[in-house]
Amino acid sequence: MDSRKLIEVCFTPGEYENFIGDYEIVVVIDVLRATSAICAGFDNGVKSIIPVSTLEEAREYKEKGYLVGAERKGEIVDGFDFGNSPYSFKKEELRGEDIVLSTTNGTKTLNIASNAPIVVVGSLINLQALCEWLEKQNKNTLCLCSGWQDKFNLEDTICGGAICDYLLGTAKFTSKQDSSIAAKYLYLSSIDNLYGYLKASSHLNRLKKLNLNEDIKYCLTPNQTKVIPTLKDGKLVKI
Ligand code: 3SL
Repeated sequence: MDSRKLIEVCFTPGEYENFIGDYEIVVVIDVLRATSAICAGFDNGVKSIIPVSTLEEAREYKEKGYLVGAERKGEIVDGFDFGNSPYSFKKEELRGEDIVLSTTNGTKTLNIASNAPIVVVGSLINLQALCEWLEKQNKNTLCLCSGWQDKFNLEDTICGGAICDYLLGTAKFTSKQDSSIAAKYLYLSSIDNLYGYLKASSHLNRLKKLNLNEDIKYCLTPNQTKVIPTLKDGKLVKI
């Protein structure tokens, strides 16, 4: 009998329903920029982050006095305290705070995955720590890529592929889905020049047009933190 656990990649939130039920851990990935910003926040000492899908929910929290970040199509939404730049999450005023975040894709994906037994946040900036933690858990694991408005994107897939590559290398895990095999090979072909590989990618160019080059660099620099945020009762907290 094969006792190995599954490590698979789901390319978009829209495909997630085809995977539901088989995985004890779902890793939500939005490299540019939501899950990188969330990890940066916890690394800075943020107490919790409530991910909300809609701006209406975000406004309700703002009226209650929370610090609230909101981003749509890469830009800060008027009337909120900050957007989705990892540098905003590194500000001292956020330390020890319970904050709220709504983004175009990442926070929606977190809410879509919220019924899974364990939901954790993955990015390149916490990659190594997350891979080691997943290996220790030894559970069927799904990397759920946020993509862009339910479309495939390269950077989230590459991050999922990196997690597959690490866990498959332990020999305790196996992948059966072609999406996971593809993600792993995309990761392996991008590893030596991630920035160059992503040069033509859609969201990187969207962010470049908004002059967010520093954010891009930050989000594509692996292993800057060991934090692993997890969803508990609708709030992200540090494991
Ligand atoms: O879609 C999201 O959740 C964001 O990460 C998009 S952006 O990078 O802030 O534009």
